[in-house]
Amino acid sequence: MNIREARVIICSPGRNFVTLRIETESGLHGLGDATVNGREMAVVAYLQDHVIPCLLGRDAGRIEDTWQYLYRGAYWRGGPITMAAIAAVDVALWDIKAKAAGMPLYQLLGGASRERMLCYPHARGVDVPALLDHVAALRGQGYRAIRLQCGIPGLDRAYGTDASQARRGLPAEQLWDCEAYLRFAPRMLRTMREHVGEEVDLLHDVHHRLTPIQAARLAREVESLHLFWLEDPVPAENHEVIRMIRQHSTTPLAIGEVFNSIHDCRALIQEQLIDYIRVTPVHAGGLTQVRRIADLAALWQIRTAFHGAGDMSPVTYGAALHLGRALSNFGIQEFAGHPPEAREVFPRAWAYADGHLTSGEAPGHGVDIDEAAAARFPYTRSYLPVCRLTDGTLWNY
Ligand code: EZ4
Ligand code: CO
Repeated sequence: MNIREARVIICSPGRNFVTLRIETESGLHGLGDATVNGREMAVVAYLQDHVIPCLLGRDAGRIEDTWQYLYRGAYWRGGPITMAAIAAVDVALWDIKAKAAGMPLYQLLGGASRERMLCYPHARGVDVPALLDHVAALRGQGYRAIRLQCGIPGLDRAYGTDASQARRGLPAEQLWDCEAYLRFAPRMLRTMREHVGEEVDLLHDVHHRLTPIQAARLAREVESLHLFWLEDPVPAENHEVIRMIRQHSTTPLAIGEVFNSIHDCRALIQEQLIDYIRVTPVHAGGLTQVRRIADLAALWQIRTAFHGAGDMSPVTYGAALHLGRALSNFGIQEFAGHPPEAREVFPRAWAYADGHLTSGEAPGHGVDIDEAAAARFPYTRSYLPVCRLTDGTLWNY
């Protein structure tokens, strides 16, 4: 089952996606997502110029060996571009192997630990009343876990209050004020808890915006609200910072959406500094590495929460849902949704119903690409916003 062809498909059905399509001599094909939001073409070049020439003629069944070949063989290890490229190859090869076996991918990953995966959508509002309306609408659609992001008085365009974060042209700029946020966020979260009651799981993403002592203060102040989690309170390159936050609060922490190596996760897991690990197949080297991260996390009863913002393509959702279905320590799946055009370009077996996602039973990961539809939505350069403090200092978006 040798690889005959590998191609990169770049399209923008509402937002940019980079997809790798691998085909074997026997005519089976598999898909992998390689999207790195705002830096898409770097992965395209990495795949086209350096990875694809190594794939042609290789045995498509040798997933582990191919992963090691691309990881160790490059000498230069890690980083989002490299690992997204490896991930795309890895997920496409798992897709092919499962199709060759005539099985849905979760069967190859150990079989089902559950039939459906709890998921959470994004509720957003420019202010508290608008956020309450959005939460009510999402409750009406059956969601029982909801992420809350709200506009902050005095600041326009707070993180997560706008459906589309990517910007065409040059990066948009957002203003940020840590103290204004800290005055407002606990009150906002308390109001939400009072309105929805204890049964709904509430999540909140700080998006790396606080200093360590501010994060500790917030985690402590919201402790009695029993959030499902507080996400990315600070940038997590320095693990000792998380240790300090942890000492001050029992609010569960979720971190890891920008991690791309198992080594990025290791200290946070082994020291029990987090409760949910946020890596995704696309940004952390595919299923081959992410299932190892999940297994490591299981030793400390840390559960998975694969990143599922809109820039994770439907292909990554397919991979994540099959892995989530198989893992014993699956926790929750973020489900931000995609623009309607993406549904047209990526026919998929996974589905939403009643607060949960299902993987479907199609062979492979169950997500395909309609290339004619994809061609109708050409790539346009776009960026995530950048963020500045009110005095102009560049901050963490
Ligand atoms: O900013 O996916 O939890 N979700 C997030 C996202 C990230 C984007 C980056 O491309 O933090 O909104
Ligand atoms: Co996040």
